[in-house]
Amino acid sequence: MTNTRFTTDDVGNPVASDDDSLTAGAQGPILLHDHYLVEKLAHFNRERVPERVVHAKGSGAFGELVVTEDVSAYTKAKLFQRGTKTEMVARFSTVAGEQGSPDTWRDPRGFALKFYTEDGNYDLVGNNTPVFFIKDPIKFPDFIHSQKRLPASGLRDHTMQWDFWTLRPETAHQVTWLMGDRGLPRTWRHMDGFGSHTYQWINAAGERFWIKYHFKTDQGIEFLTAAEAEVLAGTDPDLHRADLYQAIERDEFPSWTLHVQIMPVAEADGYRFNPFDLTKVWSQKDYPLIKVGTMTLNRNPRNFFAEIEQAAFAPSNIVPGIGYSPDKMLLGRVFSYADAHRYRIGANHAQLPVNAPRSRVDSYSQDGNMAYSFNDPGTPVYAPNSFGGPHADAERAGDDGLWTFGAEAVRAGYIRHPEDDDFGQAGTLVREVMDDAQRERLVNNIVGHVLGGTSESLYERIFEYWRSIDAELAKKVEEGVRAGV
Ligand code: HDE
Repeated sequence: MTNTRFTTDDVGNPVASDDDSLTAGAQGPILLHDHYLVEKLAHFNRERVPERVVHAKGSGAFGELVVTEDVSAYTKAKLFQRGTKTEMVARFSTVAGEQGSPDTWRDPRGFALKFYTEDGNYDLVGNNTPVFFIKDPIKFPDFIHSQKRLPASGLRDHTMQWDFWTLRPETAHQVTWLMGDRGLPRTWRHMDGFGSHTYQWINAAGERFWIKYHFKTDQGIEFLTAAEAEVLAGTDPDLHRADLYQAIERDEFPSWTLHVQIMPVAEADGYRFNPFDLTKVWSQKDYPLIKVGTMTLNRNPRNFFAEIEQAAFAPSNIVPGIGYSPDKMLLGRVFSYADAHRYRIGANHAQLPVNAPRSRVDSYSQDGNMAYSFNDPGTPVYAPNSFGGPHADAERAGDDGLWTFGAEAVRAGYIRHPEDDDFGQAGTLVREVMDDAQRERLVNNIVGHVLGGTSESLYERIFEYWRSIDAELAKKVEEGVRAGV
């Protein structure tokens, strides 16, 4: 069969050979202008991005969330309305192991979900356990250091792990989960997933509820014994990655039933456990599970690196109808993840197909390395503007799920003191600090800048702007501009 696919270089130029470098004579020096050889070797050196500092070993798949129940009494979030089907991607992982480590080390498992909703991406980045080791983000680097490797030998060390755990009693609940069956799931398909934190749902009437997410595996919980896991770590280190991929290849699509626990805000203060403490669960006797719908994974990635290694999940990716809570760990994560992605993948990581929303992006971000998408040319690059650029709308955005913490969280800028206004100090600068020569140069500079290409439609607003600062100065600016037109 004639092979009609011809090799090109990275810019589509046909190449002469994939077997022999270009030399001067059969045994002469390699010629530097064999740019295809250079391209191959140079790109090879640049194939890796930094691995995730935690959760480095994992894999995932694409699928959908279908909401079958009516939970609109609790949230207006569009993806949680009955009948809604939302495309998604999930990634499962271990925590402490590096990229090449075995899937069957004892560890919590990451359970990271990205929903491509019509209000942008909603990321729910949880684990297969409903709690975590610590309750304050400031301890996270210390905790992870104790789980990874000794600084001198580069070896893992159980002394470090137990030293940290036993010096921090709040770890007890998670360590119990970890040392139990859930620390060694048989496969990712046979484990539950949790949002772990307490989140907030806000309904269309603006009523708020504290909630916790539970993804109960429809495959049933199955686990490995320590002995089984130890052997598999050697004989089949990518067991979980292979199991998920091959199950989907066999059209055996794993699914999880999503439930939530709902706590009325008024009950939080009086509840017997601090409902925001990530080391605690809410008893399901107190707050029973309420079914929401089903998440199914039914499509494998077509390229592991592009779609899974570069997938960027962040708790800061949140949609109207969902909000944060006083859980300090959640709030610490809201900063950390996007920071990690900017470092690991780059400033424009959200433009990669796996991270890009299905809904329209209309932001003022621009440029940055590997910029690919951009606004249409007529869109201003600043706000406010007079030329139809996007404008923020608190009503549409919701309030970031802020909550009442003594004072109502507001976006109102600073409280104004008696002399606080936007123009007073500028006027003082002009009248009391500048001398005549400085004032004259100021007027000339303003006039020259305005005449240097500013749309006349703005002139009146510019004159008014300077009148608010100093009437005398404004008069001279207006005269200068009108004379120069
Ligand atoms: Fe993470 N975590 N985490 N974590 N985490 C990351 O993000 C962090 C925590 C979880 O498949 C990092 O891209 C802080 C709890 C998952 O891509 C990083 C704190 C829970 C994944 C990060 C925590 C998680 C991560 C590493 C303490 C369960 C993998 C690289 C406040 C509720 C997501 C990266 C994926 C990944 C920070 C604690 C789950 C460094 C600061 C608690 C599933 O940003």
